Amino acid sequence: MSIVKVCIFDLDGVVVDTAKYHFIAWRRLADELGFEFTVEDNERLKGVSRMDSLEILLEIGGKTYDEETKIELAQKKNDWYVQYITKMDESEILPGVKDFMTLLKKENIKIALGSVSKNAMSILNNIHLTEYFDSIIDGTKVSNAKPDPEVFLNAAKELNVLPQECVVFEDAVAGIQAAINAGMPSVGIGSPEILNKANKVVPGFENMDLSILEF
Ligand code: B16
Ligand code: MG
Repeated sequence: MSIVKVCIFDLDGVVVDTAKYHFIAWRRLADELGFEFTVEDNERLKGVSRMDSLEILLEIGGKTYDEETKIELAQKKNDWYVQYITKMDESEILPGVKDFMTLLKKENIKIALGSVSKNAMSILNNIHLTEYFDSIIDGTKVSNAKPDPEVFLNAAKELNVLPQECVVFEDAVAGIQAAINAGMPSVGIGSPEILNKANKVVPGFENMDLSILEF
């Protein structure tokens, strides 16, 4: 018998592949600033807040700017990113996600969002998935980005469950570390080499059943 009461889903790279839009927007900024930014570099930005992502990007490019310029650069990247995500619709929900959420609902397992993105609500609305969530914790509600556990602990608190009664689904190294810091088991979505600290790693949600919640 599973003791899992809540499944917490990261958004970018788990429910939808917005990681690719973040990448395109950051690469465009790097391009403008005159340096190369690769897919491998992008791994370091997954799950990391917007301003922390910018710091990593500038470190990769060997650039330094004052605070005011950094805010402008982050804003510029976000404007491009928002242009991409406003075009999103239901077809961008990753395969198997909705079926798995429906299965959870049948079993009375609650569903939470644990994302540090400030754009999470508009993405959920665009893909018509908002009503699936019993709790939505996003970048507008937390002050500490992953690997800080705040985002996941807030979801557990809002739904009145203990951390060990939650399971986190995450595609980012920082997100898996945040789950560990929260005392929650995690399922990595992606590559086992990259997500080697997760309790389990699967390529995606297709054909997923409740046995994934047994640890
Ligand atoms: P925004 P998640 C994270 O979302 C992304 O993985 C990360 O790449 C991004 O920098 C961060 O959100 C902030 O996003 O700029 O939209 O506020 O993976 O926690 O759902
Ligand atoms: Mg993610």
